[in-house]
Order: sequence, then C-alpha cells, then structure tokens
Amino acid sequence: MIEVWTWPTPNGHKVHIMLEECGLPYKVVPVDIRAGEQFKPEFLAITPNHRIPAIVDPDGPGGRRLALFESGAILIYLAEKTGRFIPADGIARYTCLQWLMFQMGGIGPMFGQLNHFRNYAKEKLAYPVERYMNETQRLMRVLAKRLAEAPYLAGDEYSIADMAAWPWVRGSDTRGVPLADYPEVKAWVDRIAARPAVQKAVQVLADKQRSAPITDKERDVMFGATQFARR
Ligand SMILES: N[C@@H](CCC(=O)N[C@@H](CS)C(=O)NCC(=O)O)C(=O)O
Repeated sequence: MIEVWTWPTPNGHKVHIMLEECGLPYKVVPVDIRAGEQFKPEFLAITPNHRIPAIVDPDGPGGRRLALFESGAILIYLAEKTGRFIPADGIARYTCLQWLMFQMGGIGPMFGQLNHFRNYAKEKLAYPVERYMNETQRLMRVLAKRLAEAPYLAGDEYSIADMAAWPWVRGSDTRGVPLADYPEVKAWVDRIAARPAVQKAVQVLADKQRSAPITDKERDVMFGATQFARR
C-alpha cells in the first residue's frame, strides 16, 4: 500500500485528492511540521528536502520500492501509474503539464510567500507584502483568463493541474485576495469542491488543522534556527 507522509496543508491536500480520486488504497503517516517531525531521520531518509508531501510506493516501477518527494512529481507519478487525470498524449498532455508547472513554479511559491509575510512574519514589512500581493493578484488574473475559456486548467477535462492549484486557490480570502473578485475562478473552486473525492481528501488529518497563531517554538521550527540547521 502507498504510504503518504503528509500534513493538512495545500501541498499535502494535492496528493490526498489524487489518491482519493483514483481510489488507490493509502496509509497516512502524519508529519507534524510545526512540531519539527520533518527533521526526523526516518523522514529525511525519504526526502532530503524535509518538506511534506512524500510518498513511498512499495510497488513502484519495475515492482521496486519508490520513495518520491515534490508534490508535482508525485501527481505525475500517480497519474502515470493509474493512467488517470493526465491526457495520454499530444497537445492536451503538454497543456496539462504546463498548468501543473504554473502551479508548482508560480502559485505555490508566490502565494506561500504572501502567506508568510502577511500572516507569519514577526515584523510586518510593507515591501514584501506588496511584492507578493501583486504577484498573487497577477497569477489570479492569469487563472481567471484561462478559466474564462475552459472549465478546467488543462481544457475540458479535470486533471492533476486542477488538483495542484485548487488547494492553494480555495484559501484566497485568507491571504486578502477575495475570490469573489474573480468569478470564473470562484466557479471553478466551487465545481471542484463539490467532488466527493475532494470532500474526502480535505478530511485527511483535518483534526490536526489549527488556526491558532504560531508560537515562538513553532516559529523556530518553521523559520528559525531549527529549520536552517545543517543536516
Ligand atoms: N515544492 C514542494 C513544497 C513542499 C512544502 O513547502 N511543504 C511544506 C508544507 S505545505 C512543508 O513541508 N513545510 C515544512 C517546513 O517548512 O519545515 C512540494 O510541492 O512538494
């Protein structure tokens, strides 16, 4: 059975969604990233990057065990393993990969930095908030344009590109970018939220989700000396 080493964050949810959509049996291994469990030797043995999500598939390519990190790589792997949620070939396949990379290289890092400087940074600095707010709004406009011409990012079919972007975009209001300002994007968020597999996926480790402000100890784990210790 596939193990998913994870936590209930947008990057974790991408993989939970894909596993639920494909109906693959999986075992959740929680990695509490505020408590520093990402630095435990057993997790570092799977991913030197000490970030969730990561998977271990005992029945990987050629019947060999595969340990894999980076959510985009995991989504492509699961799509190819099951033959689902990625077009088989041609322009449709590259369009799907293009929007997946747009999430991995744009939405994830930029929205993440906006979250950091708006919600987590101890000092509230105007320049980074403005910089990442501008980038986030620009990326939202790109999404809105795409979703005005097609129901899903890859085109007519729901795919791993949507699964990658949705967990980040649905939380738009919490980073001060109202979804209501982007009606095409909001309609897409609602369409995906209605999928039974997505509703199940967001319940994975939902009891661990916390909205309480970050403590000093957690700040050290996530953004301080513990995070940046040489390993
Ligand atoms: N590019 C990576 C990003 C993974 C990532 O940033 N994961 C966060 C949670 S969403 C994490 O594990 N953070 C732990 C830490 O910062 O120590 C991916 O998409 O898998």
